[in-house]
Amino acid sequence: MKSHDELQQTYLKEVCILVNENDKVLGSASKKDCHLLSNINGGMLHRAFSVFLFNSKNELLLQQRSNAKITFPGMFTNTCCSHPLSTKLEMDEEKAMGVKRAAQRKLFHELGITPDQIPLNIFEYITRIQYSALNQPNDGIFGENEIDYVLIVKRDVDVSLNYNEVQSYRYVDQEGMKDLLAKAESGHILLTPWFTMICKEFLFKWWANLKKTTDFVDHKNIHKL
Ligand code: DMA
Ligand code: MN
Repeated sequence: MKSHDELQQTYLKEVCILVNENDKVLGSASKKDCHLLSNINGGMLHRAFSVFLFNSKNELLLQQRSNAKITFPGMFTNTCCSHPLSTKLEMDEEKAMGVKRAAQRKLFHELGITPDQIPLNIFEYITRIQYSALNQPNDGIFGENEIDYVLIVKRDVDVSLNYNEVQSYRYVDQEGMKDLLAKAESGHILLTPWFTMICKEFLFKWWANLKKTTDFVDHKNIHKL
């Protein structure tokens, strides 16, 4: 079996935040342990975030994950996803500042978007989603089981790819997104499971009302997809 990318393997040592189904912190575990199906099947759940960045033309920034990623390689997905780490700063729950800090960190790491372009106060925490998925292609080893904070950002940014993380990016309008969903349905491209679920359930409602995203803020419920 081909061994995984060395750099991506080092990230498996990152320490993520374990939560229960109400998003109460239970402790911490390595990124590797959080994503092992053997743990997920035992109920292990961790905290994550998903950024949806729109430019001033109301286009959504999508990325295609690199082939080096251990989970969901090569798949198209929303702007940026990752995990807040088990540190004081990234566990800060006040105004979801912890996940916003993590999002700022990873937007720079994956897409080269510098923090000065995306100050923490422009991240809009919309709601939380809980979902699980098997890795694709299914390796029988890894999967996802997360409470995912959805963050919307409206900003024109300069992108400079980290090719170990991301192989390509593009902006799409709503029609372009519908085309991609159709292409994914017919097997011509691959979209990540969480992005597909969020698209079907929420994305177009938010997109049609980007000037009033506050209408969609729900910090009480955790939506199970
Ligand atoms: C994990 O994203 C988070 C979600 C919402 C699926 P990821 O696999 O891109 O994380 P990382 O970039 O840290 O490997
Ligand atoms: Mn995860």
